[in-house]
Amino acid sequence: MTISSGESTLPVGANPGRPAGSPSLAEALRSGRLVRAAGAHSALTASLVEQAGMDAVWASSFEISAARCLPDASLLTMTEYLTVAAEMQKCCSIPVVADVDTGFGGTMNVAHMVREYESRGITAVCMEDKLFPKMNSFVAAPHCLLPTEEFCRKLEVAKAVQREKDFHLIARTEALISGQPVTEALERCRRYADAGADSVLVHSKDRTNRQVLEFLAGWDERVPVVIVPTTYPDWHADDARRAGISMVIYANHGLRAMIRSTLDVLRTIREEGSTVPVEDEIASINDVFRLQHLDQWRKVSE
Ligand code: SPV
Ligand code: MG
Repeated sequence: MTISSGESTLPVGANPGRPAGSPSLAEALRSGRLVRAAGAHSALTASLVEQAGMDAVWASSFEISAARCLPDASLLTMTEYLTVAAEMQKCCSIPVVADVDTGFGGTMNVAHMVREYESRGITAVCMEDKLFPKMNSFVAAPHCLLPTEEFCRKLEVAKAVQREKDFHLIARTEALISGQPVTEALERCRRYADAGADSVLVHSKDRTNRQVLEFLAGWDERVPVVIVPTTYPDWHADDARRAGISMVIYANHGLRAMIRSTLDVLRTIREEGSTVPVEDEIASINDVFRLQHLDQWRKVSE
């Protein structure tokens, strides 16, 4: 049973979700405009990413792990990550880009992952070339890379089993994170594009965009380039686009904002003895109702 609610048709028992015809990540990248994504760890935070006007949601392994107070160290299972990403996609009309770490194992795991993610409506995943179990890129720990050939095989398998025409595979190199030179990142990304990756993510923990610019100078533009400028924030999106970047991921800023603001508000309430000082600083109950699509849900019982 479906009911019509204004512009959209609400399937009973589901949130609005990505309407047929809304742009996939592949389409957004084809548009030639810079694609901006922001990290999330739940359906609610993914909705906020959409409300803020971002083009895509980054289902971040760092955020999803942090939401469980766990380190981003391959501790959660594929099913746990997929559950969160699918819940996000159910209530967002922009595409969810799932951070699938190393692909959860070997080539068979990768094939299973692609089939499972596609079956839950996720049409963009980002897989990285570290060894399983991986550690978050910003942790001062050894970051070991999978041999290029082996990672290429994973990419080939991912592309071979995709069913959705527009399924988009981002191949992420951790070469720079592991201390390798830009030439290694370039060589890997060329091989990843040849293996079928639809775009490449060159991750850097440099304090400036120097490494990324060096990468771009040697890149032949065979597929789009994605960045995560967490440690080099001083690069305006327009300048990044002009330099040749196709997609920017603001990977964890929503999470960090939430931690800081929630703590501040709760401390103020405890210290002040009432909620009066924070009432104008926080979202209203009606804001929450809107995020819950309450009006559409109430039409179900009219
Ligand atoms: C994430 O957000 O989970 C990422 C980006 O993979 S990073 O934390 O920079 O590794
Ligand atoms: Mg991650």
